[in-house]
Amino acid sequence: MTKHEKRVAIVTGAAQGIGAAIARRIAQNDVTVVVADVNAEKGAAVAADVSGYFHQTDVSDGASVQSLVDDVMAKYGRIDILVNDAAIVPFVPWEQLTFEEWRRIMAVNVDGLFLVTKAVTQHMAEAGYGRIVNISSNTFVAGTPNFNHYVSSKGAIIGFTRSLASELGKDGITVNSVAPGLTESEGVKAGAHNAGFEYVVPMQAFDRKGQPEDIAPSVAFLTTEEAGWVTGQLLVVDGGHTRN
Ligand code: NAD
Ligand code: 4PL
Repeated sequence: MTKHEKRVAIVTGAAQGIGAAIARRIAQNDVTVVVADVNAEKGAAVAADVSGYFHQTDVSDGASVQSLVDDVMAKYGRIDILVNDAAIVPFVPWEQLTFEEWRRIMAVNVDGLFLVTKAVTQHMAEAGYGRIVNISSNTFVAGTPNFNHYVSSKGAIIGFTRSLASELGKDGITVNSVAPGLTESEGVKAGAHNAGFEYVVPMQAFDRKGQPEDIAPSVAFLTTEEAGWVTGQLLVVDGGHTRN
């Protein structure tokens, strides 16, 4: 087949929340978006919405990730952009945190980041072009309590980004992190973090709850060709809650 004309982006975790907003925003840049998520029903709906493509993927499973990348390469012949958004956002005080729960979060938030990035970079390097954005969290800056494993995983993402950027510049690939603050995603709305707005909003420069649409444009910028002189960076997008 001939190579797809438009740039192709894989957005993991794009079935809902911040990932879905990122998929929608990137699609506005004349990019074909592949939604990669465990949630088939919602993932397919977002993909249809952006005239993109859905591949059911568990980012913590190497075989699942390889099948995603093989499928996208067979269909489009290119992967220009990768946004690593898929993650589990838990709420567990330190006293209740077990090693099993620690491993569960690391398997998705950190191993998943490694597996997807590893499977994609060889194709980007062959093309001599790539844009990778990894979704961290401002909890790494703030030291937010009640999910030590999550905050640790989000710190790992920043180290991964800084180091990989140094190695992939030679291939024309940029690697950056975006750290959102507390954002009213489906996941947050349904869970314990929803109560966090009460203390987070007063610390922000702006007196309202952050929305997925507040995060997406900053991520989208880093996926553009003209962001090519920005790499290895952490962009905090949290309404002024923290200062990095
Ligand atoms: P969410 O829970 O609303 O959505 C997460 C998505 O990831 C879901 O569609 C889910 O199905 C998918 N997912 C989970 N495990 C997966 C796996 N193993 N493989 C593939 N997909 C998987 O989350 P959100 O609030 O939109 O958060 C998205 C990203 O933003 C995460 O990286 C999160 O850590 C980060 N973040 C969120 C907030 C916030 O307050 N919402 C703040 C800072 C950072
Ligand atoms: C400030 O990333 O950044 C709660 C839940 N509070 O997931 C987050 C803040 C949460 C955050 C986050």
